[in-house]
This record gives sequence, structure tokens and C-alpha cells, in this order.
Amino acid sequence: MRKQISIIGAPMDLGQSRRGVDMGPSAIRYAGVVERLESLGYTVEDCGDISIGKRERFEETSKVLKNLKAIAKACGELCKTIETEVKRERFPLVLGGDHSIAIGTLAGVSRPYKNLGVIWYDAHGDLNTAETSPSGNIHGMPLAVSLGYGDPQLTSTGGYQPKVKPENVVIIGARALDMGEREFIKEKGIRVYTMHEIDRLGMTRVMTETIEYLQERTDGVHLSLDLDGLDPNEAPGVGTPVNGGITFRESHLAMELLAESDLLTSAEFVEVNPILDIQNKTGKLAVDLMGSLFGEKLL
Ligand code: 6HN
Ligand code: MN
Ligand code: MN
Ligand code: MN
Repeated sequence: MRKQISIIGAPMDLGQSRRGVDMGPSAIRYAGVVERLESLGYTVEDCGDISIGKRERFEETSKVLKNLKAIAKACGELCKTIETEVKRERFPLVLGGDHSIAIGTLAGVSRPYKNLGVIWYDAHGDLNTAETSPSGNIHGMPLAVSLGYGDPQLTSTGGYQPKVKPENVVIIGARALDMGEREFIKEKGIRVYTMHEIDRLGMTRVMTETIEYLQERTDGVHLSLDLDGLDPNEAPGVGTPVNGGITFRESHLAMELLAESDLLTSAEFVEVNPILDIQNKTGKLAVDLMGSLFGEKLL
């Protein structure tokens, strides 16, 4: 992993309807992300936050895709900021914000790669389009958008598409997939480890298979970690919690195995909502996971 990390905050809350997730980047910073990574020997630069526009009055824009214009604009800015850091040969670490920011993150990191791999650690598939979405919330769509499916204002972010090929994606932790998403997964042949596979195979095997699979076919790997992938008992500060999630221990192990593999070229931690949290438990958890991801050892 690159020894220079650039932290970029994306205080986005327009991709969903609950308030507070725009404070996610602050919560993660307050939990000591910079100090934690510096203690591991990294040079860390905090680039601050990108700017997010105002909530739109839905009747003025798309009814189905809430806050479409403002999200497209912010993702464009996030993409540019990340591209600058990538050119400086730094490892981009993006702090969310709701998951719609992944549209900008993937647009920013993917261009130099022929086959960027993506690990989507999430209770959800985030594979909806306007046609399949039950909510109109764009945070349920970023993976579909990055694969090239969705509104052109979103899929065109960064001026190229798609950012990722379906065979280079691995979803881990899924347990709340909408009907349209299930069909999409089958149709595109996307590799998914649902909670069932995690229970059955164990996290070691899930991660070993994921790493081997991506090592064979990709030239860079992005980790998009939605804190709602974890169980809400351990990560309560999220807007769309789903019971029966991945434990802290399993997640910690997953991060350690990723660190060992030295596969990652970028990462983002999203959906931390301090208003719904208990004394920044979820923000601290995010930083603990980053510690393991960046090579923290017990001995
Ligand atoms: N997330 N599948 C639901 C929807 O509204 O499309 C929930 C999406 C949650 C998205 O957690 O990033
Ligand atoms: Mn998500
Ligand atoms: Mn989710
Ligand atoms: Mn451990």
C-alpha cells in the first residue's frame, strides 16, 4: 500500500432522507483517523471536505431520483479532487457521507485502471436504478451507476463509463436486496457473499476467495465499506440498519486479510450518521477498521 494517504471528506446527505450523515466525516476525524494512520507510519494529509449543494425541491427536478442535480455536481467535484490526489501518487481515503458519493469516488479512482476491482462491503447491493428503486434515494444506486446503469447525469461523472465491470465486483455482507437488484445480480453474474455464505464459510474463506478472485483479474482494488454492512448492535449510527449483520470481529479480520494481501489502491468508509449513533461508537468503529486495514498489528 502507498505510504502517503490523502483523506477527503464528502459530507453528503442528499442521497437519502435522514438528516445527520453529512456529519460523518467530522465524526470519523474526531475519532482520530489522522493520528491512527500516522501512528502506523503513514504520511497523512487531510484535504478537507468537498462542497455539497442544497437539497432540491423535488418537483423542480427528477421525482424518482431525489436531489439528482446536486448529487451529480458534488460527485463531479469529488472525482476531480480524487484524480488530483491519485496523480500525486497518494492513496485516496474518502470519508462519507451517504453512499451516493461512491459515484464520484469510483469516477476519480478508476480511470488509470483497465480492470479496477471493487469490494462492496454492505448490507445492501446499491444496484438500483430509477426503474427498480423503492425509494428514489440515490444512495441505493451507486454500484449500478458505476457499472454504467442509471441516469446519464450520474453515469457520465468523470466523462467516461463504465467505471467498473460486473465481473470485477465482489459484494460482501448483503442481506437486504430489492427484487430488481436480485435480477440485476443474476443477469450480470456479480459475485456476492451474502450473510448466508459468511455464516456458512466463515470470513476467512470469504476473504481468501475474494482476494484470490480479484488478484487474478484486476489491476487495482477499491474498498467501498458501508458501515451498515456491520450489525446494527455494533454499528448503530447508520441510516438504513439491517439486523443480522457482520460482526466487529469478522470485519476486523476482513480488514487484516486485506492488509496482508496488499491489494487495495483506494478506500472509502460511508454512511456514518452521528445523530443516530451512540457516543460516536460507529465513527470509532470506522477508525478501528481503518487501523486494521492499514496494517495495525497486535504483536
Ligand atoms: N445504502 N435498497 C434500498 C433503496 O432505497 O434503494 C436501501 C438502500 C440503502 C443504501 O445503505 O447505501
Ligand atoms: Mn451502501
Ligand atoms: Mn447499506
Ligand atoms: Mn485481529
